[in-house]
Amino acid sequence: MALSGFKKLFRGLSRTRESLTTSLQSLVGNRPVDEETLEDLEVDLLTADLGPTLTREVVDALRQRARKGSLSTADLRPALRELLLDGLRNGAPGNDVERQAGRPHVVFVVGVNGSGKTTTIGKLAARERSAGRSVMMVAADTFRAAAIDQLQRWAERSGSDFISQREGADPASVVFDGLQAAKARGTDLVLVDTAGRLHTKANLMAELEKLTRVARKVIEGAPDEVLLVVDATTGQNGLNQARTFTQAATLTGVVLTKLDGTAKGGVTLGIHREVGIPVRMVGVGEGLDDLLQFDAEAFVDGLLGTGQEER
Ligand SMILES: Nc1nc2c(ncn2[C@@H]2O[C@H](COP(=O)(O)OP(=O)(O)O)[C@@H](O)[C@H]2O)c(=O)[nH]1
Ligand SMILES: [Mg+2]
Repeated sequence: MALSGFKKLFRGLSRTRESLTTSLQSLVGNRPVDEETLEDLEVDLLTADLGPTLTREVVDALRQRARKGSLSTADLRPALRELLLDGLRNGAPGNDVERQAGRPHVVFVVGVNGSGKTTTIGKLAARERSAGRSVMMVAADTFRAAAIDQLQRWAERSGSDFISQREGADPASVVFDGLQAAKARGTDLVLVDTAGRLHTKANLMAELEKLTRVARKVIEGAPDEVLLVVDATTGQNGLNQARTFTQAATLTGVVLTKLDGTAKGGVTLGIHREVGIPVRMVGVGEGLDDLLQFDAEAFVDGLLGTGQEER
């Protein structure tokens, strides 16, 4: 039987949860929270890569309550849950980008090499196809022939159209071709796979601007979304990637991949809070249905081991 989204998320977050809840686990009995407990918790939060801003916010708030004498060890986990959810609400708005009727919805997928862009495109396409909508994949990562072939296999697997040119072709030219074809065919969703090997910020910015200019020549207002894909296993490095990409492009959302098997899943919250781009989806495996819509409550529950009974 297929696992429910929450079970998959819960399982995927197990290593992060173990590392995050070490200090909570060791609390026996019910007593007032002391400074040592807060310091242990702070280390756990930083180790799980929640990032300094969110960690400081959360620990400071808990410390204030502890000083007033209104925080016992039994309250710690529910208090932490509320504070993390508050932190997320203060981070970035999480609304989905609306689709315009009568023209293809265009999504650029960006991120460093190996972060999981092509795989995420495959999963997104599968989801869209099973909802009965048409998809086109555009192979604008032209650096290696293998990357183009990999995208083509995902197109075949998901029943999506596929547009590519030869290895080394100008990505902007592939985007132009792809969008023209999508417009002519009335495709619902266009997923553009881009290259992640752009060494400097200026270089990255220039490349993304060029792809945007070309896309707009074909479809007014394109791209509708620019999704940044970040490998969660890279922890704080992923946070830095998110910062660089926000400076180079107007991102509409982040996808955190490889949450399965990492203890650094807290970076998902860190990016949301510190970089201010909403996390839209999380990847919890290599399969077609291993992409989950981001849900702040489910995520925090998965991190803390709270609330799992109700689902
Ligand atoms: N475990 C796991 N592996 C993933 C996930 N997403 C992608 N991968 C793997 O990460 C590797 C790089 O992915 P790819 O899509 O080629 O990255 P790209 O270079 O950004 O296009 C591949 O081996 C994928 O199977 C995920 O959510 N979980
Ligand atoms: Mg790729």
